[in-house]
Parts: sequence; C-alpha cells; structure tokens
Amino acid sequence: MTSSVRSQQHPLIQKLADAIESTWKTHLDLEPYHLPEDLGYVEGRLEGEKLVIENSCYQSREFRKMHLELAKVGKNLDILHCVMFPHPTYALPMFGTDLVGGRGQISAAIVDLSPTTETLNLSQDYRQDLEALPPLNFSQVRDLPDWGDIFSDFCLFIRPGDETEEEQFLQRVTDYLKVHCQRATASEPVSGAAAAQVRAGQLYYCNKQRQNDKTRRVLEKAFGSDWAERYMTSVLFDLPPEA
Ligand code: 18B
Repeated sequence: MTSSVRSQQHPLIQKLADAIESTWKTHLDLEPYHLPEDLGYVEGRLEGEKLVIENSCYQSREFRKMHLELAKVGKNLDILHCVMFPHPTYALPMFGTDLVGGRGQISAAIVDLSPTTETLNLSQDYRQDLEALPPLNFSQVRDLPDWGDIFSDFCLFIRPGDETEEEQFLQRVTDYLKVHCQRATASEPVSGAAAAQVRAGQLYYCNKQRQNDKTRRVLEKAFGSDWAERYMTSVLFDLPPEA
C-alpha cells in the first residue's frame, strides 16, 4: 500500500505498518482480499474533526483475512489497527494489534496472540516460542478493560515511555508476527468439530472486541451509530461464513 494516510502518521505507526506488511510478504503467499463495497478508503465528518480511514487487506492459505487499517482523526489522533483471522479450518490464535496516539505521543500500544480454543489457552508450541523471547520492561503497563478476557497471558498493553520503549514494542510485535506466520505455515488444517470450535472462538473474540466503546465512539462521531455498527461488525470484527 503506497499511502497518503501512512505518511502523515506518528512515526511508530508508520514503522509498524511497514513491518507488518513486510513480515506478511516474507512468510505468507498473499492474495488480495476485497472488503465490502468501497470500504477501502473512507472519509467522514459529522461533529468535529475529519476522520480518514485507509484499509489494506490480504488473504492466504491459512488466513481468511489479514486486515491492516490506518486511521487519522483531525490532526491529533492517529490509529493503527491490525487483525489476522485464520480460516476456521486452521486452529490458530488471532493476532491483533492496536496503536493509538497523537501529538507525538502513543497512549495505547497493544499486541496479542489471542486463543480461540474453548479453554482460552494458547497451544504449547506457541507458548514455547513466545516464552523464548527476551524479557522486556516497560515503564507504564496499562490495565485491560472488562471485555479483555479474550487476551492471552502474552498480551502486552503499554503506554510507551520513550523512543526506546517504542522500538521495543515494534520489535515485540514483529516477533509475535513472525512466530505466528511460521507456526501457521507449518500447521495442517482441521475439520468437523475442531473447525466449529475455531469459528466459535472467533465469534467470542469478535463479540468482545465489538464492546470496545472507545473505538465505537470515534467511528460514531464521524459517521453516525448505524454506520459505526456496520463497520465494526462487517470490517473490523466480522465472522467467517458458516461452514
Ligand atoms: N482504541 N481503535 O482499531 N483494539 O482494534 N484498543 C482504543 O489511550 C480505535 C483493536 C484496544 O482502555 C482507544 O485509551 C479505532 C484490536 C484496547 O477501555 C481508541 C479503531 C485490539 C484498548 C481506540 C481501532 C484493540 C484500545 C483509546 C478503528 C487488540 C483500551 C486509547 C480504526 C488486539 C480500551 C487510549 C480501554 C483503545 C480507537 C485493543 C481511541 C477508532 C485489534 C484493549
């Protein structure tokens, strides 16, 4: 994606967007994924400031949808949102990351590989790979919201204190993504009850994410509540069609 929004974002957001796309390209065979009618690039303004959204979306053998979204609200709010939805036939966790910032400061930086199994636990092979990463220390760790029971023990939710911490966060997201792509390409598809469980896990994940009022409020202010609801359910957190 050669982008107009990207070049105007907070530097950490630009770097993370580049790192995500280059990691995808290195490890996966990407095909384009077409979003519902004309939701690739959107501009809105109801009350207050202009919201511009730029999406890029791919799919692969393992992933039904890999969504990278950059959003800019006026001059002061920059957002990166990324979620990888495995095909229900791949019993893989959900990779998700969100960066929110403005005026030179990132206020929320979150990344996780969220399990979709009934027990909401990551599999042993993922745990092994993630535990092998070097320990990190961030000065400001943030509390997860009430709906955050979808996140794993490996969820990192911080407010980066300085540029060193920003770089460490960037590196950690890239590490999680690499682990995920490598485990995904090495995995074999499942079927029947196992695939139904993956789908149910993704439904649970999406239902919780749709409860994020902070995301909803930003969208509602620019586009209204009907549009925000449709966008949250059909673009940000949609479900695979029933098998
Ligand atoms: N999100 N975020 O993606 N959100 O989409 N985000 C915020 O400093 C948007 C995801 C997550 O404390 C904030 O508090 C908009 C994914 C969590 O109650 C704003 C879009 C994950 C919080 C936005 C978007 C995720 C959070 C407040 C669409 C995790 C904290 C910033 C482009 C994998 C929630 C702040 C809380 C916060 C906005 C997590 C403004 C509009 C994939 C946990």
